[in-house]
Amino acid sequence: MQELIKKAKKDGVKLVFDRYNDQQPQCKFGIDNVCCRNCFAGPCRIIEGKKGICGANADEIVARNIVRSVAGGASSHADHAREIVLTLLELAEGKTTAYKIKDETKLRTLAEKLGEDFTGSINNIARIVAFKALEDFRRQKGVFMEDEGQHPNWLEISTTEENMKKWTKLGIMPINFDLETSRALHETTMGNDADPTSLIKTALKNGIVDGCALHMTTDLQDVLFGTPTLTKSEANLGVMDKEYVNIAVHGHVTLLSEKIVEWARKLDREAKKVGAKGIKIVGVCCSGNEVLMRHGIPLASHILQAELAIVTGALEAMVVDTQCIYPSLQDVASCYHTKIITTMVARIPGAIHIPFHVENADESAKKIIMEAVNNFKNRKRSVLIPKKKVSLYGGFSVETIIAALRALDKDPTKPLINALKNGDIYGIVALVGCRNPKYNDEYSEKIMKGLIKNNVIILTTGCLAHCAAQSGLMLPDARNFAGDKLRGFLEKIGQANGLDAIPPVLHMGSCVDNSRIEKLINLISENAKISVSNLPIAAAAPELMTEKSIAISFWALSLGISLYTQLPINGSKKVKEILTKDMKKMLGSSIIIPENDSPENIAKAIINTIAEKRKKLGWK
Ligand code: SF4
Ligand code: MSK
Repeated sequence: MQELIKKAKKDGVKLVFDRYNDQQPQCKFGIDNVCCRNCFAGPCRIIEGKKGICGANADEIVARNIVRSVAGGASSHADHAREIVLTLLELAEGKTTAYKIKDETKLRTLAEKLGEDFTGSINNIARIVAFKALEDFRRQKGVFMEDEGQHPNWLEISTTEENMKKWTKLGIMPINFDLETSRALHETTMGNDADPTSLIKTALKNGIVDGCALHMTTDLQDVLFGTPTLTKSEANLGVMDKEYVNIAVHGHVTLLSEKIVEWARKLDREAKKVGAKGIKIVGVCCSGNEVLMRHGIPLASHILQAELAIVTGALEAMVVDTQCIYPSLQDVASCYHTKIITTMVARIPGAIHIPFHVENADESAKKIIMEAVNNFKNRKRSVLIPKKKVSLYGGFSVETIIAALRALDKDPTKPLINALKNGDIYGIVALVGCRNPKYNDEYSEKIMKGLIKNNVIILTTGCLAHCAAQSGLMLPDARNFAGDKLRGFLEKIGQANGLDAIPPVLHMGSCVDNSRIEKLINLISENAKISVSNLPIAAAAPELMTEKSIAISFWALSLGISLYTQLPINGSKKVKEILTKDMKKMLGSSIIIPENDSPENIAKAIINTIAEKRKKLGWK
């Protein structure tokens, strides 16, 4: 990475790290989240004891800002879910032939779980399932569909009965995805909800919406594109190849990245005509995680390295869709030959826009690939592709994990539950989310290593999955970073499945696939007959950046999973108190507050949380 940062400097290119420095010092009101711009009597900035012009205090403002962030994140994930559902419906009704159903069994199982006929023609089942999903976007309490329950259908099939009961009792059960995100905006406009407790409940409700949308998306993406299986690949910018037409897929939408992979294969010969050896697709951010999980496509970079993929001078095109797309990509690309191709929600002035819809999916994908191929001859600056690339194992869907465990016992959750009980696995941590320029290189990796050393197994997704892979933590050899007990367990499962060991950090997919983590935890909870909130598990998003990460954090809290993250709540003692003490009483979870935010202390605080849960269970 350092060599590319130097190259950027030489080429006169500003990177995210430079812009971060340019922003220093950052506004303390913003950092503490006590700046309110919810009406135009403001903006109001609160210092101790003072109030905004309307009388809002710091507690209200922090809580209100949090709600808006959670709703922003939840609406992104709900919109992603909607795209997938509508595609499934078009396919079922014969309006598109661009996509096929790859995992028929999963679709039939979903229909069965939703209480629908699962034996008829596959297109009919797809139609029924798509309509059940669409109900979760339009149910209106007490007006329509009263007989069908007043919460999303997808919650019924994706979370535990215990959590459903808790949420109903607390009054945080959502009705429909769009209603909740829109109501959250209403509640937080000037002169509405001023009660921090009530506002945090709205944040939890929207967190539940977020998680539910993630489940819907993962389930239906698996139906359309296949459920991931164990795959071997590589990570780091060294996966690019000077001799090839290099195309990066960046963003989140599988409808696009799947088509790019498909058409790159079909048009490989076109690259040979322009003097390249072929087409190489590499993955950035979550699109990268998606195509890795299903096709073994190498991971080039997480969000902070996306610009560096362009600085190599060897990237013909970066195809982007939605979420986490820096607008700076076009500025950087204008110094090289790289074409930034926007397709969906993320639009950037100066970029080429090739609209991508289900109706024109093949045509657009072909056009995008040919833009890249024809750009191969335009490489103008020197090419520098770092040599370093690291092998990795990915594809750890719940189905992959269960199949691996089945090699040890016909009841696959038994070895996992026993390992948790006897301390071979001291705890499970979902360590997920973004990479943020505020933190040093290797920040999250150090937390991961601190946890593994203490026999904690890590489930990861999103940009931190790229980090773990780049540090070699997704390889069987990484067991050597683990404590003796965990190492033994990793070797036992690995050897039963033809590997030296499974890695101590399991790649479970994109941010959307945090749903896979809940699915695994629910399986453990149901089979061990222990509530999720009592299990020795925790979550962490140590480099929190996007609103989606805040939404996911509130989802974790709603599930009863304690969490470490840098939530912007420093400006309010009351909100902190709600998220620690009150949350424990309400849901059995809380935010984890370490002594300071050094990686060592964060790992220690997470381990202490796990230790408390173990103690309550009587497990050493
Ligand atoms: Fe100021 Fe109240 Fe308006 Fe916020 S809503 S900007 S605190 S007057
Ligand atoms: S892409 S949400 S920067 S993890 Fe899912 Fe990475 Fe965070 Fe975006």
